[in-house]
Amino acid sequence: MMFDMYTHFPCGRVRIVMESALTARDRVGVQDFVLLEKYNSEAALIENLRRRFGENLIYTYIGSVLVSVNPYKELEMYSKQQMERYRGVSFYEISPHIYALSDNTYRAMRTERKDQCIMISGESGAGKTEASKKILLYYTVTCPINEHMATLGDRLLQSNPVLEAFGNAKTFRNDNSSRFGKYMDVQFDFRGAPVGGHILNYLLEKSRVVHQNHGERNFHIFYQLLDGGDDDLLTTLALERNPQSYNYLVKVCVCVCVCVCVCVCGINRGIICNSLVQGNCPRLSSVSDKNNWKVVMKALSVIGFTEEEVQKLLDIIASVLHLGNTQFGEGEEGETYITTETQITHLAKMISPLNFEQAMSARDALAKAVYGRTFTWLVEKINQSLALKEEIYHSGKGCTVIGLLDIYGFEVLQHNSFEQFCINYCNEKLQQLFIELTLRSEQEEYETEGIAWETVQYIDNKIICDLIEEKHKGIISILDEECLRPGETCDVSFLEKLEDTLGGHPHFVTHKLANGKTRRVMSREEFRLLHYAGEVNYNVNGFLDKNNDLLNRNLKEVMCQSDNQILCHCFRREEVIHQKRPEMAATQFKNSLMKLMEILMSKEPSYVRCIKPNDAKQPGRFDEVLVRHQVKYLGLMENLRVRRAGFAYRRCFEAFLQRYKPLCPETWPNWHGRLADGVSTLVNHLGYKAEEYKLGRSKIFIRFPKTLFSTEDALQAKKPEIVITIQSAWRGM
Ligand code: AD9
Ligand code: MG
Repeated sequence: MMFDMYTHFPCGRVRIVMESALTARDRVGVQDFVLLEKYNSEAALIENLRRRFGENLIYTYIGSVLVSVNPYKELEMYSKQQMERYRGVSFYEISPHIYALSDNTYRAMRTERKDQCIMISGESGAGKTEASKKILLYYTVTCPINEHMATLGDRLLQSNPVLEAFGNAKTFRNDNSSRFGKYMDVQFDFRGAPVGGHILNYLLEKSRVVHQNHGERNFHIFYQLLDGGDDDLLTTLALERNPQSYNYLVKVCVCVCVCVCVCVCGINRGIICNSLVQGNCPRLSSVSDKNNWKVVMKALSVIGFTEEEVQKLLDIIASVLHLGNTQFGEGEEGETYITTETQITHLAKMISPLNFEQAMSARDALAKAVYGRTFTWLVEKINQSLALKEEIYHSGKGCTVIGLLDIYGFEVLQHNSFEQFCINYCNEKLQQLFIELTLRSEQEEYETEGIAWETVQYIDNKIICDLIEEKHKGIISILDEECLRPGETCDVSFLEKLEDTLGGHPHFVTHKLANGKTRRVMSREEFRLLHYAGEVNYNVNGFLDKNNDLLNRNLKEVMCQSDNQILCHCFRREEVIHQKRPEMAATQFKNSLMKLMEILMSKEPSYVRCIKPNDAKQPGRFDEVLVRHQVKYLGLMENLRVRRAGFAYRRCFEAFLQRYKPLCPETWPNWHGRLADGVSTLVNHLGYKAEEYKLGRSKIFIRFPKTLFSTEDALQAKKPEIVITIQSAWRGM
């Protein structure tokens, strides 16, 4: 038998591992870092990861945390048979797997009737979205089915291709990068069948609609429509198949450009075609837009979108492309007129007394708003389809929930803007939560329980979160103030304000040195944040506009009058009438993250820590420097130290005594003294050695799982006897 593994047993039920359950290959390296001999050595941890990765063993545990290394190739380990292998089996019985974590979380929810959440973190391209999809698949395949919600599993699964089509895009770091944050609750009935789902979406990177960095793409749906839509559909939408025809997808022109370029290919003399350089990357070798188009169309129908709704949705997608091709000419007095007629037939008229630049930015603001709000509408529609039925909700038997968090990963690009600032801030918050729940709280628990403990030092990123979010002094507050301040404000004045307020902060750097000189390597338009995961330079260009996120009132009005029902739903008349200024984008994001933290804190957490093995997105390549960096900032070593030095299992006295009291004549059938004394009597009787356990103020802490394995073994052996005793007790009454 295999005993020497660390575990926690949320369900309190343990099946003992037979050696034969693990093959020789499964045992390459150690499958739980806690078992590493040199557990204090980062090199040993990385070597263990590398050896296992070489054998396609991409999963390893640190106690109950699952570490996953992106294989960048399809592995045959996600089949239905594999799911069956992991069903109902304790965490450590067979090789580490995302299914083991999924199953364990599910059983913890069932037996303890407590809501759970699985937090998946790691940098962009590390495998978070893939992990979350595998977890969802596991639940939809292995859980029982509620007859009232028989098709819910399909709808849950089909929400992924839809949201990915509209919310994911190719970036420099990941061909299928999530450009929005996603938290999904799966609700289960009292028998453990999925009965509902709900998605919360976070800040979509709308700016991608009008601009992408070189080598990146717009959201997948645009290319899918052009590649996969049939001829009739494209004709109806007045679209051409070639993505190169669309400014928002690819701009093929000779550009003299830094940021805003003036194109000299001149469609007509006197017409200025002003465009940001686009991604110029219409096709992806790793994805088939044509196939995915079919998948998305089918998914929309499974979820319950009507044909009319799909048509309206595609009308909007096409309009965004047409909008991008709308060109402006400049009149003699600086007024703007629209020069491209084809587009006009597809767009509401938007001629207004704006100068050229204002007209361009109004056009782009409209495209972003239309796309962003349509995305929110999509999520709402999906939520309606997944909503828990009233009769189940009111059945009085209660539902429990598993939440899945898959959010955009930490990213450093060549040019980092407002979006990267928000994405990286979000990752700081998640790291803070991880620290809070795994490192700090674990250590604090030992302290509260009066257990002798040598504190493990860890990097606390609270200081960076404060730098960003603190009231009045934080970057977001300063940005808001600058957006609201009357008079001439601009991105550079925002940067100056930052320098005045935050200069000297250990995690904030600009080109200005303390001695008044300038740091040459930094541009005057940048500030640098020393994030927990590395340094990032942010260019302030566009920060104010993106934070303001304003849309011209006339354009809103036009949208309200649209005969496209989706647009009417997205642009409400009240918004135009009341004109109340909504919160700024960064503050909205900050508030939604605060709420997310509350949601996560209210649940029992599990963690998947994803690691990206190389930057080339290639299978079989393990770049040690890159991995070491992630191991460092993910805090895996600290996590391991706390786990290793700590106790694998803990239970409050009452629960422990209740479960194991049959094993000791003095505690069985009832113990009438103090609970702590009862536990003490019980473990003495069981022969626990002093180094194997500690009694805290309200809990027993057991250091090694093998101690508990044997106790559980003894209980299982005794069970028939207990049943007989209980039966005779009944008969005697
Ligand atoms: V981002 O923060 O959204 O930019 P993710 O979500 O962390 O990022 P994602 O899950 O999209 O990364 O994974 C990136 C790519 O790696 C996928 O498109 C797959 O090609 C590849 N991948 C990730 N995990 C696996 C896996 N378990 N098996 C096979 C994988 N391929
Ligand atoms: Mg993702």
